[in-house]
Amino acid sequence: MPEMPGVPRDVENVDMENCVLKQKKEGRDCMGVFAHISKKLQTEKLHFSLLDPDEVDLDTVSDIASTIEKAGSDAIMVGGSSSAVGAVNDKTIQSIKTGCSLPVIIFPGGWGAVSPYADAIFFMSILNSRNPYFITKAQALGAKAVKQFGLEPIPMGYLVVEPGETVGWIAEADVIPRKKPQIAAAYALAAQYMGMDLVYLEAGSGASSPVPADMITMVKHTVDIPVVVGGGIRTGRQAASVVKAGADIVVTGTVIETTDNAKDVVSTLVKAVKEEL
Ligand code: 1GP
Repeated sequence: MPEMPGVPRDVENVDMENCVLKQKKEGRDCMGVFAHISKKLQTEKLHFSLLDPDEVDLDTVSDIASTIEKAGSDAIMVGGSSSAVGAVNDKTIQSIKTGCSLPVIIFPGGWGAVSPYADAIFFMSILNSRNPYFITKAQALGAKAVKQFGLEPIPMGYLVVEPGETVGWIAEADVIPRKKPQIAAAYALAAQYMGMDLVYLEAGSGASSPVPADMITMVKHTVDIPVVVGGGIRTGRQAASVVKAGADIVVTGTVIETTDNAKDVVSTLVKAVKEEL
């Protein structure tokens, strides 16, 4: 049988210090990331901060991660639609881990984003893509590395909602029209029935407005799995509306990457998500 593709680097060449595989071998891993998330969701809504290796400065990302943790965010997602792969991705994740103890979850733009230094990976399928590469093939290419690196895969159905922004274009998605919440609900239920642990409603990074409230509500009422919502959420008021509509986990990226005051921005978003505003 020919060698399967899909391992972006030789696992023997990985710098093992602090990588997740070493921790597992030493029995240092405690509760898994999804178990941790699920436990927290029993009592509160969660805020995840997204950092794109293409958009953050390696010299400051450790400080940003520390600020994010102190501001009360629940996890850091690392990824982006473009070139967040290989060494840039690894170094960004390692720097983040020196700055905070939050779970670091890869939010892959492709199979090359698999890194041994994160705690988990959203093992996601873009269910409304027209291209099977984004539904199952990239996942097949990345699966072996996820296993070799000892990363925790968190199966997730990912749905791109209008306007979809860059990810909608790259992933060749049939973006879900904003006025058709029933389509999002149908896909979300399919995600649940296919065994996914989470469903993510994505308006696209930098979208002019978040996923519509009635769409979030219909999805929340349709599925039993946690609903993640991201794209275009910039203010506490928007984050609070998204939670009120039914989101369990709120993701913000651009607003954190572009502010001079991450502390205040993340604190406000977290307070809004935790319904403390
Ligand atoms: C993008 O949902 C995330 O994948 C975050 O979007 O950058 O607009 O916050 P923003």
